[in-house]
Amino acid sequence: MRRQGVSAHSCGSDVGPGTSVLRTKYSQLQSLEWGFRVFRRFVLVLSFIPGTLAAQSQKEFASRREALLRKVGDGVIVAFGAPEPAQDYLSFFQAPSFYYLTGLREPDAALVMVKKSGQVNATMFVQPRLPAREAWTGSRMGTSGVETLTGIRGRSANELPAVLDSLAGTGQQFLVVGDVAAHEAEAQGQTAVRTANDQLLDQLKQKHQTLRITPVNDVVEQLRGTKSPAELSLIKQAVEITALAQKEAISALTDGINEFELQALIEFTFRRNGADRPAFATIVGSGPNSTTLHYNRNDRFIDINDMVVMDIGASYKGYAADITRTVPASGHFSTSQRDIYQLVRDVQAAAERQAVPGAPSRLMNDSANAALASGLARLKLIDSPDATYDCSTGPSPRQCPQYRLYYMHGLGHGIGLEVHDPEQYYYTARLAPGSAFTIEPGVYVREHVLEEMPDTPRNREIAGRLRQFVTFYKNIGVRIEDDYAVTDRGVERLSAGAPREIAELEALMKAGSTGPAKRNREMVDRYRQTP
Ligand SMILES: [Mn+2]
Repeated sequence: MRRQGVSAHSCGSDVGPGTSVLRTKYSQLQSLEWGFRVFRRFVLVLSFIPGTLAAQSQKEFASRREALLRKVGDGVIVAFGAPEPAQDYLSFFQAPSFYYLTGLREPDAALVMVKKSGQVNATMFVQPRLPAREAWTGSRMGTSGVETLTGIRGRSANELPAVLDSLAGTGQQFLVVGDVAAHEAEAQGQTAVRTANDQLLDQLKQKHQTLRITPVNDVVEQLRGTKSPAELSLIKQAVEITALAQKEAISALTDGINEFELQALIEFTFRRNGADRPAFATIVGSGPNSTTLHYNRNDRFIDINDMVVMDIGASYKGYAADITRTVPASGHFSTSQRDIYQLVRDVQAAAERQAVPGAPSRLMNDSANAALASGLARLKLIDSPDATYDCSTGPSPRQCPQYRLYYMHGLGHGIGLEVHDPEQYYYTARLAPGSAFTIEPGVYVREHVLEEMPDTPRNREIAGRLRQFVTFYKNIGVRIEDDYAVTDRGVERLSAGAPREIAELEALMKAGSTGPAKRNREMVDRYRQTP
């Protein structure tokens, strides 16, 4: 997954790079005031991103290419689409940045833009129309089809190598958007496996030894960090379908069923309502599995005493949602389950109060960490909010916060074409209109968490004090994750359709399920109406 991914299912470190500065510009008072303002927005502004839409227009894709061209110097900009899957019969999914620049969903395509003294000459390379091949692959739009789609001159993808070879001979630098892991790694003095795109560029470089090749993926990623209204609307639809799947799964949860039965119901609900696929591997983790961040075997029979974490997300027309709900298999929160759940819910609320347009994104993280540490101290799972443990051995061991034993991932991440999408606050350290992101605190009480600490005299003392409380809360993992979008009207919680308060969840489970929901005509029609 993305390097900037910070959620539970990729396990990163923080709210994202570039968020550590600027905090001091804002007094505590100001942030409280913002907190109040966002609170009002959450209450009053229920929905202002339209459900149906206005797809991304040809003009919108063109403006993204123009934005890229403005940010790079003269040269040959080459954007590679994803290749036809090497193994037969696997589904094809377009490379996100290529889709972002072109709107094209066919394999083996490329965009070449030659920028020279203010002039730009663009060409789209696509698979040609070949009836004998289309009998196997399905129809292709061909060169005239791609001209209609993009407004750019089309050529056969078969001609791409020769065209690149000739451009490499002109002495212009190559600025590349694509799967160029090795070229990016080499720029940082590292090594990586050479992808198909790397190999093609290697061949050019062998023939044209002075050719300069610069990956510019980061430039496109930064553009992707600010979502357009059309993109926010697609994200919202992905989130609504995911919320529906959460409700279905929560209603259907009973002890004795297997995790895979819930997974099946969730993914059925996705596809039934027009989602392309799960945006990432569905996580249904019960009991001890609720404390495993990347769990996705989903094959355990659920016990009545289990908590069940469901971290799921539909991809809708290429845009990802990401919602986590956690519920007790019994349908009723026990004291220990309630303690941990309410703590995590309060932490999420603390972060939400800082989710304000213009405010430093760092404040969400700081508030969440503070609330989490004080909550864990209250439950005696840590010695005190700022207590530490030895996280290395030796004469003067490094100190790590005790709360990190139970909360190992970051607070959230951007969502968009990828479930861990670039988000503008990674670059600007601030939320602003066009932001789309998650807030997903968690607490995971692994049975052997105290044995994860290095064996030092001090850690043995800490373990002695905490053990009985870890035993009381063991195998309870709780994560609550919601999705948010920012427009010039404020912050909207897109995942409000999935209940998250204890009373709401208990009511939903009490009502139970009478089988998968019937056809949702409104959602299917919405799919029909959004190109
Ligand atoms: Mn997430």
